[in-house]
Amino acid sequence: MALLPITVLGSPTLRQVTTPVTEVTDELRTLAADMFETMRAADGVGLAAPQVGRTERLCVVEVGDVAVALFNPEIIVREGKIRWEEGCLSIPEVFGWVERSEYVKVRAMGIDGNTIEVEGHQLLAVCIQHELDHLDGKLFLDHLSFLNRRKAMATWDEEKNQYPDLLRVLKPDGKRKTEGSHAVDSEHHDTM
Ligand code: K1U
Ligand code: ZN
Repeated sequence: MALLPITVLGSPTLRQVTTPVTEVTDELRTLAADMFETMRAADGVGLAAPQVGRTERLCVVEVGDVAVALFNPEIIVREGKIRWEEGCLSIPEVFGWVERSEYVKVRAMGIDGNTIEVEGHQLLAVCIQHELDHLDGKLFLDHLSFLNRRKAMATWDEEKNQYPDLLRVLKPDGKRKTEGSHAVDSEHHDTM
């Protein structure tokens, strides 16, 4: 398995609409496993293919005891409303309140190619909606009011310099490299 670099805001892949998967191949199973590993290393609860520079309609979600890869997911039931302060692994340190459905049921192709249905409330429902947005090139920023989006973008303007290559490279222990995509070995880092 491998940790994948995460694309950050400004990367064109985050704005692309993904392409449906026709068959769950071994290569896509490996991609899903790598996405789980990357999501966990980043302390996330979800990750979508565009966040690792891929165009397939695939995301992974892990909330509580639900850990699932979803190929070609579609929401078939939604109920209620909830407001959640969201972040995004592709926009580190930026947060904003978003209104979502409180409950969703999603139908997708699972890791073995069979049709699966997953349902969830609260965080799981929010996470599923956030990930499905990624598959349509949408970000939580797009749901914010004009003022809140401006605030979020002001925060991002402070943060984005850490990612000159528009990539966020993770360390295996879950701590991100503060110098963006450039390798840093803290044990051999000169101090002044
Ligand atoms: O797609 C991503 O950027 C991952 C993102 C998904 C998300 C889920 C729910 C609300 C907002 C965004 C994250 O995983 S951010 C991490 C996070 O929200 C979280 C982490 C641990 C516990 C609870 C939430
Ligand atoms: Zn996100």
